[in-house]
Amino acid sequence: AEAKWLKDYQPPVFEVMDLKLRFELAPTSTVVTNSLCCQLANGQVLSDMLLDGECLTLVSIRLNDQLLASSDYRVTDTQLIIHQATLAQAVAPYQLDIVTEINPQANTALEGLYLSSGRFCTQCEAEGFRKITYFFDRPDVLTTYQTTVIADKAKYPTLLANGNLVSQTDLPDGRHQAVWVDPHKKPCYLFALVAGEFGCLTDHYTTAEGREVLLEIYTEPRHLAKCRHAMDSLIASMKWDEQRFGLSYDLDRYMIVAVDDFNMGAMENKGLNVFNSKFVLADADSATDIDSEGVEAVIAHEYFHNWTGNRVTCRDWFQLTLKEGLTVFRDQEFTADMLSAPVKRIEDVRRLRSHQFAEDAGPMAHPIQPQSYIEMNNFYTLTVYEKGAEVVRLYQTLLGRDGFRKGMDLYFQRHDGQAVTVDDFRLAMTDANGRNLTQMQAWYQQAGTPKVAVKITYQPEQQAWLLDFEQHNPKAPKADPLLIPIKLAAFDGQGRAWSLATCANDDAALTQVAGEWVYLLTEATQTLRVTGAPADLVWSLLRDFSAPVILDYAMTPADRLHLAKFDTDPFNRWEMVQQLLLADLISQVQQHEAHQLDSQQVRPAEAVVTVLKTLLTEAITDSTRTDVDWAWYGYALSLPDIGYVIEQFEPVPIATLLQVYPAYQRALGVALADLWQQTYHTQTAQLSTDYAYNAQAIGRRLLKNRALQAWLASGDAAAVTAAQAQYQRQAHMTDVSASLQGLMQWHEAESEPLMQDFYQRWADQPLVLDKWFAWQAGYGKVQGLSGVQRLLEHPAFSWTNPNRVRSVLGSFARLNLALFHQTDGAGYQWLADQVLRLDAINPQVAARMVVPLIQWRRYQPQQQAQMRQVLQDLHTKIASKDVFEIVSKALE
Ligand code: B3K
Ligand code: ZN
Repeated sequence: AEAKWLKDYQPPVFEVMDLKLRFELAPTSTVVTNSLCCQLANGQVLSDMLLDGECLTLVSIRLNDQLLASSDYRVTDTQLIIHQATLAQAVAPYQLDIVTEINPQANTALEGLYLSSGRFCTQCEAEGFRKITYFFDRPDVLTTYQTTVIADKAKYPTLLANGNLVSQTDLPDGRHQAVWVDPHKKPCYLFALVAGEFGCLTDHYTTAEGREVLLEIYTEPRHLAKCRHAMDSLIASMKWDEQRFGLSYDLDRYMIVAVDDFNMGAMENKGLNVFNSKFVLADADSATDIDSEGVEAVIAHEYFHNWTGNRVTCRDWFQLTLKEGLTVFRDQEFTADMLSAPVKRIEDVRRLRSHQFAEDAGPMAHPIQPQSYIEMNNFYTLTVYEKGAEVVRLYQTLLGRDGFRKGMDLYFQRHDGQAVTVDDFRLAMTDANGRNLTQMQAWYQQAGTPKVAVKITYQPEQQAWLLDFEQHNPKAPKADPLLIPIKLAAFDGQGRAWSLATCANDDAALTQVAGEWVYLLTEATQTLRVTGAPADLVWSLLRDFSAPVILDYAMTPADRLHLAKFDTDPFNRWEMVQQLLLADLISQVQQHEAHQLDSQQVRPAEAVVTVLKTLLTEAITDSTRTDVDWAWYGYALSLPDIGYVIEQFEPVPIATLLQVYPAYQRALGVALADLWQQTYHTQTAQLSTDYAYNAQAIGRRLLKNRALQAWLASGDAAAVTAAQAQYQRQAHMTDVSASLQGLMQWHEAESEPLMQDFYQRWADQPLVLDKWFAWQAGYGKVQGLSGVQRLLEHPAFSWTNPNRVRSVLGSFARLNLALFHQTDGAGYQWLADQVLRLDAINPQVAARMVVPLIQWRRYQPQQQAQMRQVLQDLHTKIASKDVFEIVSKALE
């Protein structure tokens, strides 16, 4: 497998003026006729024409209506090459008519054209169009498409493709055809086709410009009633993008199709989004709050791509973060406006820290603009998406919302209809604001999470505070310093915000953006000196997580408590509580490692108990108030994710951690059992049994269920009864799920009859059944590995459905750490065996499932040796370049 490099980019030789596609659909043999009209691109000279194509059976090629002979071209495993000499004899523009045949039924990789429960659908990004027909499969070749879909009318009553429907006609032999035209030029990765039996929910939207848009959500007919939330989310997204960015929809029709078998979350094909049904279907009965938030966010994300991705697309796949980082940022801002902004920030930072930081510290570390890839699908990563979104957020932090909007406006003004680079985006931000942002470039080029070390001292004689900053990236020690905005504030002994404006300061790096103080780091080391300030200030740094860095700042517990109480930034108040918890956890793990403590003696420190007690008491006292951000309490009262705790160690004392972490959870449950119980009851009392999707209700449920979890961890029998009762009420999936997960984690035996009941009730709902698999794979301990193995043998398990595979393999390696890291190494071996099996069916998903193994270097010698052995073995057996690339990097 050969790597492709950013530095080797060459512009396309041919320009395509138009593409007409005709599909005669049949499960095992679909005939694709591709009529493309092209000519040499400006400034190019004639050479062989290289068209990408894989797994295609070539039937015929015509050039300007002349049938080509086999000597006029050649076919390899990955290309159709039309000889220069053949082209030289023809007159440009070249009209090519290429007929190929494909077998969608055999396509279990779910890339290209495939079948999901008897319905045809496509997935082309990144390089899947080449599995449909021969073409220039690269994002910088844009053209208009006309798609004709022909199929049996009884089996495939609905025929869809991108753009607007121009005709629908019946044909002989029970077939029918639909013709779709997409007037907007697009790269082939945005092509889509769907055919099958669907139900359809319709609605309408009138754009700010007065254009009437037909909105359609297609799904299996029996699930139609679960599409309302998705439709509401779509309408809210359309409105939001007009208000916040002045961007309106540009076709007469916007279609979303839900399919069960899908490799990722969803795909933004022009006018015809294809979705994993997990991100479309949601009602109170079958989806949790988290699921519904996921639907809202992904519907918005794909919709926002219509401008950031489709109207302005990527020049090459190294620019992926141009559309993904930007679109994630946009969907984050949308969700912040729909629900709670601080809570959204907390959720995103938690995810970034527990998963993206790990990626950035491991063998797959790459800059948000990668330099090379073997399999592009491997680079749809947390780094490109989530860190990419953080980098986009930096522009907004630096320029303010208005400045950012100006930059966006200029970006669209300049690049609408083009395929561009991350530099073009930066330049639009630069030029629209008259700011030199050259230093932002480094954020695109460095892998690794930067560290910012801070030392703060006070000089009483001068009444001066000195804040010494030092930035450093362990993954790129020689790299240029980054531009890092540190939002900051200070609070005095009484907890009053100290206005920096009153201090003597002439440091140009300290600026105010939208009322917030921002200190700009541009050098490796830098000192901020603030004079005329009192001695009792406590500094609040990196507020709202103003840059994706690790802040290395040794605060005293007293200062943390002070900010936990007084900080006006809800993010940092949460952060202070989390830091207290994290520091305490780390110290107990260390003591346990040093044999100074056994698991029975693990207890939360006094300061931790105090702060949590205060929060719980507030939550209980204020429980009837409707102006409280309850989800904030839910998150402040949760332990740092174990993934984030693991991040703090090098090497990771996994065996100790897996004893201390649950012991700590239990001790925290016990220490505050009464308050957890009261929080549970007071919040339950405030919640109506009818499900409502809004920040208040979601927050209350989050806090209530967090309290239930902690109370269950305490071992109190009354908690078990409460959880069982909550399950039996079956009010909505959020409650059902929380009670079952809590019971499985802390009282597995008691959960068993309920799990059986759950199966009986939900066996016919694939998305709900995924949960049943995931909880057992993730929390089931009693039966050991054989319990997880039995899930694979369950009649409802399927290797060809990615959601089902993820619910077992993914949950096992992510959540069931005790089994995954069991001392004999059998957990590692088991996962590797399944990856190998899956690789033959769906390499893209297999490549995701292998990731937990690649962090082997971070562990202690015994786990290192076991994991490495398993990887080496896998390396010799693996067939796909997807898994090969990841395993090779891990072993480098
Ligand atoms: N652009 C798609 C992801 C495609 C992944 C290809 N393996 C969904 C999204 O980010 O919106
Ligand atoms: Zn995206």
